[in-house]
Amino acid sequence: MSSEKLVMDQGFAPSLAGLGLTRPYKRQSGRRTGLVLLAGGCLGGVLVCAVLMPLVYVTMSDLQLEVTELRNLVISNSMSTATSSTEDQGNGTAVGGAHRERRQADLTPEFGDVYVRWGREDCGGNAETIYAGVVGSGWYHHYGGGSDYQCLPLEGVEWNNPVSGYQHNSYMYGAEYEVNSNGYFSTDNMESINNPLNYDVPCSVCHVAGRSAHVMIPARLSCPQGWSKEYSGYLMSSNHAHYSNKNFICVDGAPNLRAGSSADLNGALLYLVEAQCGSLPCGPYISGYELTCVVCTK
Ligand SMILES: [Ca+2]
Ligand SMILES: [Ca+2]
Repeated sequence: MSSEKLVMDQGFAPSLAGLGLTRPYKRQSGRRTGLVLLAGGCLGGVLVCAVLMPLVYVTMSDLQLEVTELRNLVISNSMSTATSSTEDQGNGTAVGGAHRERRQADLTPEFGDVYVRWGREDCGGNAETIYAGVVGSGWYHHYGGGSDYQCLPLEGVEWNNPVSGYQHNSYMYGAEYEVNSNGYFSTDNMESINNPLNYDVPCSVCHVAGRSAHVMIPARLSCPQGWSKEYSGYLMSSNHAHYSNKNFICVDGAPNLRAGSSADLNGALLYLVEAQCGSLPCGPYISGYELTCVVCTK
């Protein structure tokens, strides 16, 4: 008799047979073993899953981040390509601020740059006018006070606990064009006025999307390769014989004049700037010539 048979005879087989159950004990044992193995396998699977799932999750997150970064890189490169393909179209040399072409990058609001368009009431079609106003600075013949030109808003002026009268000895005046000739500026935006002398000077502060830098280049009317021209014009500043020193600003070559402001009230003044060659190299610079300027973005 085989050992298997012995188990059947000496184990539970007789009692099982008595209960009407005829399956041998060995098969019951095999099923139990299988169930144990199955349960163990499931438990092991659960443990494996518990260990692997966080790893899988972290890996998936990393992959997602990498995909996002790659997508942003592709978008950035495509914008750069679109920009470089159109920006030179606005790089003309005419005085007066011919605007560059609208770029694909303009539609991306995430970044941009800000510059002042001196002499113009708005920034034109390719830039957002943050606000418009008038040019101001210290009095032209004071020894001290503020020295740089400011663009002061005309709307939404707000005060904080002002006290009437003068107590503080620093002042802001409006600026006038001190250019007694119509031979320099284009009269296109002067509303039939030929001479800007003594008119107040408008300005606008401009935000251009998709750009990250701007530069004002004196003695140029066009921008370097890869840069977009925002406007061009004439370099202007204070009179050398006046006490107040001012900075140089680039005034649009086709400026606006503030309507009805022709009274000679002075205040801060703006004069064309002439080259004086010597230590300024006489090769490119010619004494007595009025200096131009251009504002470029990239
Ligand atoms: Ca004046
Ligand atoms: Ca001159």
